[in-house]
Amino acid sequence: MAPMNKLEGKVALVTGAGGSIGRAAARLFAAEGASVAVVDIDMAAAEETVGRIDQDGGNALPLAADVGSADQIGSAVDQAAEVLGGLDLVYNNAGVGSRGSVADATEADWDRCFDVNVKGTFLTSRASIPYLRESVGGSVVNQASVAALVGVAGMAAYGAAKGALVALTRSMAVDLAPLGIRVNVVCPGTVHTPLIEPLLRQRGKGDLELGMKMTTVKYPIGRLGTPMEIAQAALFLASDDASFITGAVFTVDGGMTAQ
Ligand code: 1HS
Repeated sequence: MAPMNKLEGKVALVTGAGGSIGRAAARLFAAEGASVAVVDIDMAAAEETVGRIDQDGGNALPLAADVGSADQIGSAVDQAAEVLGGLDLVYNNAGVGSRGSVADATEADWDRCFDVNVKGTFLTSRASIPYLRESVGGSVVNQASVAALVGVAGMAAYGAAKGALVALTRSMAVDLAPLGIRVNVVCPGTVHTPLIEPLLRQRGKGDLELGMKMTTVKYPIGRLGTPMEIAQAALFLASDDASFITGAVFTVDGGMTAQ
Protein backbone atom coordinates (compact mmCIF):
# COMPACT_ATOMS: atom_id res chain seq x y z
CA MET A 1 0.00 0.00 0.00
CA ALA A 2 1.33 3.45 -0.87
CA PRO A 3 0.27 5.76 1.96
CA MET A 4 -0.60 9.36 1.19
CA ASN A 5 -1.46 10.32 4.76
CA LYS A 6 -4.98 11.41 3.86
CA LEU A 7 -6.06 10.68 7.45
CA GLU A 8 -2.97 11.94 9.29
CA GLY A 9 -3.74 12.71 12.92
CA LYS A 10 -7.30 11.36 12.74
CA VAL A 11 -8.94 8.67 14.83
CA ALA A 12 -11.19 6.28 12.92
CA LEU A 13 -13.58 3.61 14.16
CA VAL A 14 -14.54 0.75 11.84
CA THR A 15 -17.23 -1.76 12.79
CA GLY A 16 -17.18 -5.27 11.40
CA ALA A 17 -13.45 -4.69 11.09
CA GLY A 18 -12.67 -8.37 11.48
CA GLY A 19 -14.49 -9.07 8.21
CA SER A 20 -13.24 -8.71 4.66
CA ILE A 21 -14.29 -5.16 3.75
CA GLY A 22 -13.87 -3.88 7.31
CA ARG A 23 -10.37 -5.30 7.54
CA ALA A 24 -9.37 -3.75 4.21
CA ALA A 25 -10.79 -0.40 5.36
CA ALA A 26 -9.10 -0.53 8.78
CA ARG A 27 -5.76 -1.31 7.11
CA LEU A 28 -6.22 1.40 4.49
CA PHE A 29 -7.25 4.03 7.05
CA ALA A 30 -4.24 3.12 9.21
CA ALA A 31 -1.92 3.26 6.20
CA GLU A 32 -3.27 6.74 5.54
CA GLY A 33 -2.21 7.83 9.00
CA ALA A 34 -5.30 7.26 11.16
CA SER A 35 -5.29 5.55 14.53
CA VAL A 36 -7.99 2.92 14.09
CA ALA A 37 -10.44 1.39 16.57
CA VAL A 38 -11.02 -2.08 15.11
CA VAL A 39 -14.45 -3.16 16.34
CA ASP A 40 -15.89 -6.60 15.71
CA ILE A 41 -18.30 -8.93 17.48
CA ASP A 42 -15.47 -11.50 17.30
CA MET A 43 -12.44 -10.35 19.31
CA ALA A 44 -10.12 -12.86 17.62
CA ALA A 45 -11.05 -11.43 14.22
CA ALA A 46 -10.48 -7.88 15.49
CA GLU A 47 -7.09 -8.91 16.87
CA GLU A 48 -6.15 -10.48 13.53
CA THR A 49 -6.88 -7.16 11.79
CA VAL A 50 -4.84 -5.28 14.39
CA GLY A 51 -1.99 -7.75 13.88
CA ARG A 52 -1.94 -6.90 10.16
CA ILE A 53 -1.99 -3.17 10.94
CA ASP A 54 0.89 -3.62 13.41
CA GLN A 55 2.88 -5.38 10.66
CA ASP A 56 2.06 -2.51 8.29
CA GLY A 57 3.50 -0.11 10.91
CA GLY A 58 0.12 1.43 11.83
CA ASN A 59 -1.67 2.12 15.09
CA ALA A 60 -4.83 0.20 15.99
CA LEU A 61 -6.86 -0.93 18.97
CA PRO A 62 -8.99 -4.10 18.93
CA LEU A 63 -12.41 -3.90 20.58
CA ALA A 64 -15.17 -6.50 20.85
CA ALA A 65 -18.75 -5.30 20.54
CA ASP A 66 -22.10 -6.28 19.08
CA VAL A 67 -23.25 -3.13 17.26
CA GLY A 68 -26.85 -4.14 17.98
CA SER A 69 -26.26 -3.73 21.74
CA ALA A 70 -26.34 -0.13 22.99
CA ASP A 71 -24.22 -1.04 26.03
CA GLN A 72 -21.56 -2.94 24.10
CA ILE A 73 -21.08 -0.49 21.24
CA GLY A 74 -21.42 2.45 23.62
CA SER A 75 -18.53 1.29 25.76
CA ALA A 76 -16.44 0.35 22.72
CA VAL A 77 -16.86 3.86 21.30
CA ASP A 78 -16.00 5.43 24.68
CA GLN A 79 -12.92 3.23 25.03
CA ALA A 80 -11.78 4.02 21.49
CA ALA A 81 -12.06 7.76 22.11
CA GLU A 82 -10.35 7.52 25.49
CA VAL A 83 -7.41 5.40 24.36
CA LEU A 84 -6.89 6.89 20.89
CA GLY A 85 -7.72 10.52 21.76
CA GLY A 86 -11.18 11.41 20.47
CA LEU A 87 -12.94 10.25 17.33
CA ASP A 88 -13.04 11.80 13.85
CA LEU A 89 -14.35 9.12 11.49
CA VAL A 90 -16.82 6.27 11.80
CA TYR A 91 -17.33 3.59 9.16
CA ASN A 92 -20.53 1.70 9.94
CA ASN A 93 -19.49 -1.37 8.00
CA ALA A 94 -20.80 -4.18 10.21
CA GLY A 95 -23.62 -6.03 8.52
CA VAL A 96 -25.33 -9.35 8.00
CA GLY A 97 -27.25 -10.84 5.11
CA SER A 98 -30.72 -12.35 5.14
CA ARG A 99 -32.46 -15.31 3.63
CA GLY A 100 -35.62 -15.46 1.61
CA SER A 101 -38.33 -13.40 -0.01
CA VAL A 102 -41.27 -11.88 1.87
CA ALA A 103 -43.08 -15.15 1.14
CA ASP A 104 -40.65 -17.28 3.09
CA ALA A 105 -38.36 -15.14 5.29
CA THR A 106 -38.50 -15.84 9.01
CA GLU A 107 -39.31 -13.20 11.58
CA ALA A 108 -36.09 -14.00 13.46
CA ASP A 109 -33.99 -13.47 10.33
CA TRP A 110 -35.79 -10.19 9.58
CA ASP A 111 -35.19 -8.93 13.13
CA ARG A 112 -31.52 -9.90 13.14
CA CYS A 113 -30.99 -8.21 9.78
CA PHE A 114 -32.52 -4.96 11.04
CA ASP A 115 -30.82 -5.20 14.46
CA VAL A 116 -27.33 -5.43 13.02
CA ASN A 117 -27.58 -3.39 9.82
CA VAL A 118 -29.97 -0.60 10.81
CA LYS A 119 -30.07 -0.43 14.60
CA GLY A 120 -26.34 -1.12 14.74
CA THR A 121 -25.66 1.90 12.53
CA PHE A 122 -27.98 4.03 14.66
CA LEU A 123 -26.42 2.93 17.96
CA THR A 124 -22.83 3.26 16.77
CA SER A 125 -23.51 6.70 15.32
CA ARG A 126 -25.41 7.91 18.37
CA ALA A 127 -22.60 6.84 20.69
CA SER A 128 -20.03 8.55 18.43
CA ILE A 129 -21.69 11.95 18.00
CA PRO A 130 -20.42 13.49 21.27
CA TYR A 131 -16.87 12.84 20.00
CA LEU A 132 -17.43 13.58 16.30
CA ARG A 133 -18.88 17.00 17.07
CA GLU A 134 -15.60 17.92 18.79
CA SER A 135 -13.66 16.95 15.65
CA VAL A 136 -12.74 19.31 12.83
CA GLY A 137 -13.89 17.33 9.82
CA GLY A 138 -15.96 14.70 11.60
CA SER A 139 -17.52 12.21 9.23
CA VAL A 140 -19.60 9.04 9.13
CA VAL A 141 -19.71 6.54 6.28
CA ASN A 142 -22.57 4.06 6.29
CA GLN A 143 -22.58 0.79 4.38
CA ALA A 144 -25.63 0.04 2.26
CA SER A 145 -25.65 -2.11 -0.87
CA VAL A 146 -26.92 -2.18 -4.45
CA ALA A 147 -29.75 -4.16 -2.84
CA ALA A 148 -30.95 -0.80 -1.44
CA LEU A 149 -31.40 0.50 -5.01
CA VAL A 150 -32.65 -2.44 -7.05
CA GLY A 151 -34.59 -5.55 -6.14
CA VAL A 152 -32.38 -8.58 -5.64
CA ALA A 153 -34.14 -11.94 -5.51
CA GLY A 154 -34.29 -13.77 -2.20
CA MET A 155 -33.07 -11.08 0.18
CA ALA A 156 -36.12 -9.08 1.20
CA ALA A 157 -35.02 -8.16 4.73
CA TYR A 158 -31.52 -7.26 3.53
CA GLY A 159 -32.83 -5.01 0.76
CA ALA A 160 -35.24 -3.32 3.16
CA ALA A 161 -32.55 -2.83 5.80
CA LYS A 162 -30.06 -1.42 3.30
CA GLY A 163 -32.77 0.86 1.87
CA ALA A 164 -33.37 2.08 5.42
CA LEU A 165 -29.67 2.93 5.67
CA VAL A 166 -29.88 5.14 2.56
CA ALA A 167 -32.80 7.01 4.14
CA LEU A 168 -31.07 7.13 7.52
CA THR A 169 -27.96 8.57 5.87
CA ARG A 170 -29.97 11.43 4.41
CA SER A 171 -31.59 12.16 7.79
CA MET A 172 -28.22 12.06 9.50
CA ALA A 173 -26.65 14.32 6.87
CA VAL A 174 -29.32 16.95 7.46
CA ASP A 175 -29.35 16.64 11.25
CA LEU A 176 -25.59 16.54 11.73
CA ALA A 177 -24.44 19.17 9.20
CA PRO A 178 -24.90 21.95 11.80
CA LEU A 179 -22.53 19.99 14.07
CA GLY A 180 -19.91 19.88 11.31
CA ILE A 181 -20.36 16.15 10.74
CA ARG A 182 -20.71 14.80 7.19
CA VAL A 183 -22.59 11.54 6.56
CA ASN A 184 -22.52 9.51 3.36
CA VAL A 185 -23.42 5.99 2.31
CA VAL A 186 -21.62 3.51 0.08
CA CYS A 187 -23.67 1.08 -1.99
CA PRO A 188 -21.30 -1.73 -2.94
CA GLY A 189 -22.06 -4.32 -5.52
CA THR A 190 -21.18 -7.87 -4.66
CA VAL A 191 -17.72 -8.39 -3.26
CA HIS A 192 -16.47 -11.93 -2.88
CA THR A 193 -16.56 -12.25 0.92
CA PRO A 194 -17.76 -15.14 3.11
CA LEU A 195 -21.01 -13.18 3.68
CA ILE A 196 -22.14 -13.70 0.09
CA GLU A 197 -21.12 -17.34 -0.38
CA PRO A 198 -24.48 -18.74 0.81
CA LEU A 199 -26.19 -16.48 -1.73
CA LEU A 200 -23.87 -17.55 -4.56
CA ARG A 201 -24.29 -21.22 -3.66
CA GLN A 202 -28.08 -20.88 -3.51
CA ARG A 203 -28.13 -19.09 -6.87
CA GLY A 204 -26.06 -21.89 -8.41
CA LYS A 205 -28.37 -24.53 -6.87
CA GLY A 206 -25.52 -25.66 -4.61
CA ASP A 207 -22.72 -24.95 -7.10
CA LEU A 208 -20.61 -22.01 -5.90
CA GLU A 209 -18.80 -21.61 -9.23
CA LEU A 210 -22.07 -21.54 -11.18
CA GLY A 211 -23.54 -19.07 -8.69
CA MET A 212 -20.46 -16.90 -9.15
CA LYS A 213 -20.90 -16.95 -12.96
CA MET A 214 -24.61 -16.11 -12.68
CA THR A 215 -23.72 -13.16 -10.47
CA THR A 216 -20.77 -11.87 -12.46
CA VAL A 217 -22.92 -11.48 -15.60
CA LYS A 218 -24.92 -8.83 -13.74
CA TYR A 219 -21.80 -6.62 -13.61
CA PRO A 220 -20.87 -4.69 -16.78
CA ILE A 221 -17.24 -4.54 -15.62
CA GLY A 222 -17.34 -8.36 -15.78
CA ARG A 223 -16.25 -9.26 -12.28
CA LEU A 224 -17.15 -8.82 -8.61
CA GLY A 225 -15.54 -6.12 -6.50
CA THR A 226 -12.68 -6.46 -4.08
CA PRO A 227 -12.75 -5.42 -0.42
CA MET A 228 -10.10 -2.78 -1.12
CA GLU A 229 -12.21 -1.20 -3.89
CA ILE A 230 -14.98 -0.61 -1.35
CA ALA A 231 -12.50 0.57 1.27
CA GLN A 232 -11.09 3.14 -1.18
CA ALA A 233 -14.56 4.65 -1.65
CA ALA A 234 -15.08 4.77 2.11
CA LEU A 235 -11.67 6.44 2.50
CA PHE A 236 -12.59 9.12 -0.02
CA LEU A 237 -15.93 9.88 1.65
CA ALA A 238 -14.41 9.82 5.14
CA SER A 239 -11.48 12.07 4.23
CA ASP A 240 -11.31 15.83 3.82
CA ASP A 241 -11.13 15.26 0.03
CA ALA A 242 -14.94 14.94 0.32
CA SER A 243 -15.36 18.08 2.46
CA PHE A 244 -18.41 19.34 0.46
CA ILE A 245 -20.04 15.91 0.18
CA THR A 246 -22.77 14.95 2.61
CA GLY A 247 -25.92 12.89 2.15
CA ALA A 248 -24.43 11.27 -0.95
CA VAL A 249 -25.40 7.80 -2.09
CA PHE A 250 -22.19 6.50 -3.62
CA THR A 251 -22.49 3.35 -5.72
CA VAL A 252 -19.37 1.23 -6.09
CA ASP A 253 -20.77 -1.53 -8.21
CA GLY A 254 -18.97 -2.07 -11.51
CA GLY A 255 -21.97 -0.59 -13.31
CA MET A 256 -24.49 -3.07 -11.87
CA THR A 257 -27.16 -0.40 -11.19
CA ALA A 258 -26.32 1.65 -14.30
CA GLN A 259 -28.23 -0.68 -16.65
C1 1HS B 1 -24.42 -8.74 -0.67
C2 1HS B 1 -24.19 -7.45 -1.37
O1 1HS B 1 -24.62 -6.36 -0.65
C3 1HS B 1 -24.73 -7.38 -2.74
S1 1HS B 1 -26.49 -7.54 -2.88
C4 1HS B 1 -26.57 -8.72 -4.20
C5 1HS B 1 -26.39 -8.14 -5.55
S2 1HS B 1 -26.10 -9.31 -6.73
O2 1HS B 1 -24.74 -9.16 -7.21
O3 1HS B 1 -26.32 -10.65 -6.25
O4 1HS B 1 -27.07 -9.04 -7.79
